[in-house]
Amino acid sequence: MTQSDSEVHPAVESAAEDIATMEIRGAATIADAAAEALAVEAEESEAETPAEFRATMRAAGRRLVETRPTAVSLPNALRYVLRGMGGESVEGLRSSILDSAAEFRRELDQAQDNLGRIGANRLRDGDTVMTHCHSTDALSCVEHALDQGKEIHAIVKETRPRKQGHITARWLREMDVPVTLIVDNAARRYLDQTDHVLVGADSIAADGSVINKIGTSGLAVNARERGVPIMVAAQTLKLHPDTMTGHTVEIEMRDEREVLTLDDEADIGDVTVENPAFDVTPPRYVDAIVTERGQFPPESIVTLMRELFGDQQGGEPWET
Ligand code: RI2
Repeated sequence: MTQSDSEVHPAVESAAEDIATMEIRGAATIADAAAEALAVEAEESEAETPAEFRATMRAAGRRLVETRPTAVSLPNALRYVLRGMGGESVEGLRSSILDSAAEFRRELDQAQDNLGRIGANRLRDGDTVMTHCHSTDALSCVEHALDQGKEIHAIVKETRPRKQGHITARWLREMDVPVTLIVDNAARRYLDQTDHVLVGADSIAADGSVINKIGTSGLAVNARERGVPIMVAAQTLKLHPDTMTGHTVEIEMRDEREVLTLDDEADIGDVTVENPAFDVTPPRYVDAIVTERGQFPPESIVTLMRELFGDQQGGEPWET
């Protein structure tokens, strides 16, 4: 059977569903899963002509890109892999996708490692970090600080509504870091005991704004008021190229059932629930954006973006 333009491989469908339902979550992990799904699509495609193969890959890209709107790592991963597609035959096209997906995944790992090494230099022996949500980029900084022989403590915010702070707490405990778990509303009180607020990012805009899990902006404003530095760990994969030309980053609105169960609703009565997954922290509340290319004051991130994206022109590689 030949796959039509609208059909995608079951592995792509399942990755897309897992990303949409947050079985697969976290900006870097989503990017990795998307690249892996494209590789499976290429490997197992039954396309008989180069045109058919290209159409199949575009359809896979479209299915994946529509899953979650805010983390730019997803379209950036798809662009990287699909722009690497080249060749005159189906076999040539297939191997180009497999090569670029493998290269992307290798670089992703390497970038997180390099970022962690740089971020760790900001942490001193005995420091306490306060975390929000769960970011593998942020935890890479802690891991490297431990490798450097530093003792690090963590105050972990629960992070409603999905309590992803629990994942952070588990990872930190696996690294033997002492963890104090707090509810989100307790954050300001515990800033007095915090040396760094350490968060990740889903997207970074050209003006240095940080788009991250809802609650980051309030935490940053409180931290600034208390004189606690705010460090954002974000690989360059999180830099949002469209924001260089004035586009804004769409904030994902998630299901009201993440906030209010049917039972709770029956008890309370009919209410409107709003559940934005992310917010925007203005650059003036951020001290440093740590990437694998070094650390940057947020206002200067646009220079790095021009260097990385300056020559990218034209439409999206998943568009027909
Ligand atoms: P890493 C997550 O989003 C969190 O907002 C986290 O800070 C960000 O992705 C970056 O994660 P979600 O997918 O790439 O949990 O650093 O909504 O792992």
